Amino acid sequence: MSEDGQRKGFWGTTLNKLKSVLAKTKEQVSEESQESDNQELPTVEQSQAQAAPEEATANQTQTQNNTATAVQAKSVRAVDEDYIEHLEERLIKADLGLATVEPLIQALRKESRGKNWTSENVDVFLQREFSSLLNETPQSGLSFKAGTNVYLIVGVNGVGKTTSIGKLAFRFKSEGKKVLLAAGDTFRAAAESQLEIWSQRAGVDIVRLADGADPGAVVYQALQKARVEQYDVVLVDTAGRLHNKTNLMAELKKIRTVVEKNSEGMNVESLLVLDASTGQNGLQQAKVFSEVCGLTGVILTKLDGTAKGGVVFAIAKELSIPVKLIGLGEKMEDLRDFDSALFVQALF
Ligand SMILES: Nc1nc2c(ncn2[C@@H]2O[C@H](COP(=O)(O)OP(=O)(O)OP(=O)(O)O)[C@@H](O)[C@H]2O)c(=O)[nH]1
Ligand SMILES: [Mg+2]
Repeated sequence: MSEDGQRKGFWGTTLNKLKSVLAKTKEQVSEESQESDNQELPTVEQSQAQAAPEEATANQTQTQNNTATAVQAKSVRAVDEDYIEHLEERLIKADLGLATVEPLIQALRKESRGKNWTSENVDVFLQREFSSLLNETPQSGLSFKAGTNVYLIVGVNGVGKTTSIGKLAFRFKSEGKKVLLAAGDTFRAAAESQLEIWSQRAGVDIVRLADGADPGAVVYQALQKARVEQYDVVLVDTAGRLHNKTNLMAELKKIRTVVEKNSEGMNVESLLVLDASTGQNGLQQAKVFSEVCGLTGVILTKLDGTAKGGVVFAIAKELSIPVKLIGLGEKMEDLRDFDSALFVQALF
């Protein structure tokens, strides 16, 4: 298959996967709840139970038509104050956050005033506003340059740091890159073994020292090895929890300093992993990590599951750090580049 064909195929799958993981968010941002519209309509089963067998098919068709009409009626509602208030509520529920929703609703009121807008106009308006929100922060994929590329992966415990490293290792390895993992989470004994399992699965090398070793030493050794043995990629795992938050931040600062001192001529990215299902809380975490680690991007995990994708817009609005990658599941291949246009497309 040509490279172009593969790319199309890949984006095709990505859009479908995104559409399915964003189904809940989509309901919040672009559709009215169907419950009230459908209440008076008989279900297919009710129609069949009441009808003679030969009438059942006709009834079923009729029900489907009724439902189709209801859906159509729903999709072109007039925009009044009720509609706008309800939309505001839904956007907040979709995790866009007040700071993003309030100016958006204000702009909607202003723009729709006196124009007899329907919900279709609102969808077009939202698509445009969502795109420009995301494009306010310069979007860029993961940077990769000739020579060694270091990716420092940080975030609170359980967000998916180690898993994302495994997925990234797999991806770089399948692109033919020479990949090294650095087991910098020496606090939790199981963490290094978990990373070791990922290194075996992806078929890449790992630097790990004895349990409880200084993570700075692990990172130092990994960077030296990468320089001497010309690795293309170093993925640094870090702890998400220490005895307390101050310790964690002090440790990350130290790791960051080791990276800065030993990465001359290397391309360095500092990526914050955020669990999308933690919604607005994630933003607070991001602010703290940003001060310590000088973040260059976000990996937003667990968009599958119970997450509301609206947090992507809140991140763009409030942090001005690009979301670079998204996690759509637990498997090796469930890590995708974040594409803002595709993301907005999947919501409508
Ligand atoms: N559904 C889903 N689960 C994920 C995703 N990413 C990670 N997980 C799961 O989240 C859990 C925690 O992942 P880890 O990679 O261990 O998280 P961590 O940030 O390294 O955690 P600590 O090392 O304890 O700080 C695991 O069960 C992963 O399988 C994702 O994109 N989708
Ligand atoms: Mg971990």
